[in-house]
Amino acid sequence: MERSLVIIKPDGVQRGLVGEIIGRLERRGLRLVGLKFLAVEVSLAEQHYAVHQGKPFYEGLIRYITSAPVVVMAWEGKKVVEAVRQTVGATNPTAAVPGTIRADLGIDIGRNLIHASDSVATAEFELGLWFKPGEIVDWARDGERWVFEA
Ligand code: IDP
Ligand code: MG
Repeated sequence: MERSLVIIKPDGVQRGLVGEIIGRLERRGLRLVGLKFLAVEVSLAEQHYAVHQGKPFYEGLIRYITSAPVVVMAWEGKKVVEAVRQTVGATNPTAAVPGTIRADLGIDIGRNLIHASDSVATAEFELGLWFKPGEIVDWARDGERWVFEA
């Protein structure tokens, strides 16, 4: 099944929103298949955000993501990339739809709490960057037939 890379950024950890954010994804019915807590090295941050190199916010973004520990997760499910992006909301929290993580919990675009892969191809690249083979666990939640139609 499809997978997505999700990061609770330093502001989410510092503000004590780890449980809240994980809970929202769990309650959506998605399956957590990988989880780690770490301080991000600058070189890893630069690889992860390589597409944004040269943009005005790039330097600040690297400082932000390396400023405190993060929670890195792999989530699995039918249409998980699209579903997670929907639950996360638009990049700018004040433009995000109420009910999304960024709208409900954030204000500033430079403190938007969470990263989520934006396509299946990006997810494959990002999962390879953050997880070693064997760190993602193959399992199924009991009762998934009540979330995913066969
Ligand atoms: P996304 O996280 O919704 O995919 P991207 O456009 O890929 O948004 O940008 C990556 C991250 O860079 C954003 O989540 C946000 O943290 C930061 N960012 C994007 N645009 C700005 C900006 O205009 N000012 C400050 N930070 C920004
Ligand atoms: Mg992005």
